[in-house]
Amino acid sequence: MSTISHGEDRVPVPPTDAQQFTTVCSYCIVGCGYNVYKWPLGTEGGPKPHQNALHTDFTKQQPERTGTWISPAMHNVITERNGRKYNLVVLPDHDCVVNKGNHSVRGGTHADVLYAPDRPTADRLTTPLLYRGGQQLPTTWDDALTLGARIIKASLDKWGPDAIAMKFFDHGGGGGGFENNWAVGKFFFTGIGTQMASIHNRPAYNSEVFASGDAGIAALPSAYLDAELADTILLIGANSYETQSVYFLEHMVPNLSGGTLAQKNASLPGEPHAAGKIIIVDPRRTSTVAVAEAAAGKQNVLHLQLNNGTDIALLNSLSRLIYEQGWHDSAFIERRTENFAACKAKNLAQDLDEAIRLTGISREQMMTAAEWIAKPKSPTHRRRTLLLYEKGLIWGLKNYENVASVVDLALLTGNLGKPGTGCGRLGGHQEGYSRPSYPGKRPPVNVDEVAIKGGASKVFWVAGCNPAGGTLNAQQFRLALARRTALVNQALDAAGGGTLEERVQAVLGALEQGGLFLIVQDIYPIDTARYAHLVLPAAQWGEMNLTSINGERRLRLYQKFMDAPGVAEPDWKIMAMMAQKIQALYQAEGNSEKAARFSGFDWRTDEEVFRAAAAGVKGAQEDYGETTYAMLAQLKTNGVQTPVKEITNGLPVGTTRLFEDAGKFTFIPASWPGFPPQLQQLMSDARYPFWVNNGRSNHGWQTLYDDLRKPYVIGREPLPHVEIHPQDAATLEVENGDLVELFNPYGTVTALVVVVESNQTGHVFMLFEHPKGWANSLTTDYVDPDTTIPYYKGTKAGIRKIGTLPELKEQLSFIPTNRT
Ligand SMILES: Nc1nc2c(c(=O)[nH]1)N[C@H]1C(S)=C(S)[C@@H](COP(=O)(O)OP(=O)(O)OC[C@H]3O[C@@H](n4cnc5c(=O)[nH]c(N)nc54)[C@H](O)[C@@H]3O)O[C@H]1N2
Ligand SMILES: Nc1nc2c(c(=O)[nH]1)N[C@H]1C(S)=C(S)[C@@H](COP(=O)(O)OP(=O)(O)OC[C@H]3O[C@@H](n4cnc5c(=O)[nH]c(N)nc54)[C@H](O)[C@@H]3O)O[C@H]1N2
Ligand code: SF4
Ligand SMILES: [Mo]
Repeated sequence: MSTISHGEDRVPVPPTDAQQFTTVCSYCIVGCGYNVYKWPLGTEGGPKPHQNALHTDFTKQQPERTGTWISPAMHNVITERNGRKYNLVVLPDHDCVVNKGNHSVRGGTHADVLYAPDRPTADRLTTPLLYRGGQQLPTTWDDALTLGARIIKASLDKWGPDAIAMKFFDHGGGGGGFENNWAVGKFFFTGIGTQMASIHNRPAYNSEVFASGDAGIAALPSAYLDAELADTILLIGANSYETQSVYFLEHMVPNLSGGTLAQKNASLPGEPHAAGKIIIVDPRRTSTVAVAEAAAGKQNVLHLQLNNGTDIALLNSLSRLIYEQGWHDSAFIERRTENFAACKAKNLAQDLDEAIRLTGISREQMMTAAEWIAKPKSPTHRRRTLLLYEKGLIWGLKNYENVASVVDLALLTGNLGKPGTGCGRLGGHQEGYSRPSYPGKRPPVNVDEVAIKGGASKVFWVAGCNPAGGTLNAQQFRLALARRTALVNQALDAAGGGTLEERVQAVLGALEQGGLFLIVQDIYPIDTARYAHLVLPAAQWGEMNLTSINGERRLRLYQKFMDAPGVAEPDWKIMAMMAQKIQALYQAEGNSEKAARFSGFDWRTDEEVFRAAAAGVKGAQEDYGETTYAMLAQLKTNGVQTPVKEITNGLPVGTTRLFEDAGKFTFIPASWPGFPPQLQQLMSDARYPFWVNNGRSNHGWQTLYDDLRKPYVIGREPLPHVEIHPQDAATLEVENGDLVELFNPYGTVTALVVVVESNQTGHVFMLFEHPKGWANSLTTDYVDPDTTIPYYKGTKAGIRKIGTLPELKEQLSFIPTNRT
């Protein structure tokens, strides 16, 4: 194992006087708890329990994934701003109820991505960079912000608020949190007042689950405990073993293997209980299916391998079958819902033969699913079903109806607000949303489309995301950025060496001519930053205090344990510095009304922003009321589940699950709308015979911004992979490790072939994001007109063999991960 890190063959043990911090994984929604130990380089503790900060006996072999074994990837040596060097260990916390010491390959390698000037993280952004003569050159905050503030203010004055577009994180965890989100929202909505806002992972400013909101259901209503108590878990469009790993392994798998039976009997007495069953709706046989089968036995796992984009027809058929059997929850429908008649007229009218043809799912499989979801356990006991969905549904054929159809199924069967039930997102990132309200309309503007075509927006500020590869139709987006930002480059080149005023005027002239001024705020020099005029260095997780909630609304404090590199600052601070510059410009010209819009950014600490952000969460699922950092520090990695009801004895009192005794819900009628025009076009063109599904892999996180600096991850996936069925591989004459080109009218991309029987023939699955091949070069520009949410998961392409890069072929493993 020692070779997986940086060749370290021994890891020092934290001494008893090591500084200790608590934090939460920076990555996924699950929010596993971690302990951090920090102590001066050159000292260390001993192997006996009384000699080390873990109070662990290291003379004995420690079991892995329990929070007492420190792997090389959990240790690093960091250098602070004053030049002092420290050992730092980031260790999963066995006392955290979320992960109980467990971790995934992503979270368990956190120490490797801490900034260290002699490690692969040495390329962190350490100073602002400003475009000068064909280069991006280091400069001071004052220089960078002065130019930025002048251009933003001039554009605002000349063209109005929509001249300033933004694409920013809105989530929790690393690169997010309540603090940073509040400052961002205050800047763009209270300060600028722009509608040209978009969220890091999509082209507009919207909810991923408008339909759930319209139904009255918050996105994260249940607790992880509910996955331990459920009779049936329904996963729709989610590969949870790889994407919500520790939720799946520590809370679902124990139920599937019968390990939570005693707990079920104790907390829900007088009711028949058995090991849990699981239904997985996914066009692909994922490793989640394989792991579930291994845990529960094949007879307790139902994989509904539907055709891409046909979820609505499937879910409505299940609702219809349940209703026809009389397994629906009439009492719940009567007391807690309205608009059932509309659902009956639409969802329950789904023609079953049509659904069988569309989805490719047999009537028998549908009936089994209906039974597992809703057939009562006894004359007096309904089944407890937990309905969970993520990107296969959210980024599916039509966002609004997709989500509505699962929400309706949950309401029909009364699976909300009771132990072992619920209907919500599994989640992607952790959450930490708190903002003044968005000034735009619904459906919101497609900001990426405006960036491509040109229009209102003249300045584009991108932070904590990499849309050059991560957004839909990304090739066209990249090409537009290159074209439009070049106009500004040329203007700046022509005004090179000129006064500030001359340069500002030059930029405005270029913006007038269709140019785009691009600001990118990140921790690394990412693809999107290549086009930027201004690159701003952010502090990352661990370099500031931040707060967020996880997928069961568990709020924790992520403590600062080290300095940010160079002059990097937390995102909230960068927003504040820019706001103050703009405020000063308006004050200088006596415009007190405009100056006032940019006031109130004079926070001194992270906690001051946290307290300000409480205003933005009032009444929402994340409402944390009067909670303070000191309270959260006391609650360590277990924190409190929001909404916080009250503060008792100096500590917040939370909510395990939502809607237990309150809440009225609305059925949202939904029927299968057919494929959008862009897809129909591709479907009717023989040059693009393959459906290209896409998504995540266990080992990588998102655009791989951290993984590029973990040699053992990027060594495993040096180029993005594409899963191809053996039969298709034979037709294409490709084998494992061959390089292929995928192409369609939107763009082209290359990938490494993995031959595996995970898809049906004619369907391939590609890793969704990799800087050496963005799957989004192939996605269409289609968005759901009701929500402006893209159909990321569905596009079509042609595939041709390029050849072989022998080194890669020989070094990589192609063992399928989806076999039981
Ligand atoms: N390892 C890892 N974990 C992550 C992330 C990561 O980058 N790496 N990212 C995090 C983030 S931000 C997010 S949003 C989540 C996403 O979490 P998930 O949604 O679980 O992950 P994906 O792989 O994007 O997509 C899930 C599944 O949708 C299926 N799918 C595709 N089309 C359809 C369809 O039409 N219908 C149905 N029912 N299914 C379909 C795909 O085959 C895929 O297996 O993961 C989070 N966790
Ligand atoms: N085809 C297809 N496309 C998709 C999806 C899909 O399933 N299929 N999924 C979509 C989804 S759900 C997601 S979440 C997106 C992911 O796409 P993005 O959101 O674009 O990708 P990330 O890698 O999460 O981007 C995070 C960036 O923030 C930087 N960063 C990290 N910490 C900090 C910080 O503290 N401050 C700042 N300022 N920056 C920081 C990182 O270096 C990185 O560049 O992709 C979306 N696109
Ligand atoms: S499951 Fe998610 S939160 Fe837990 S360690 Fe892995 S990436 Fe981090
Ligand atoms: Mo996401």
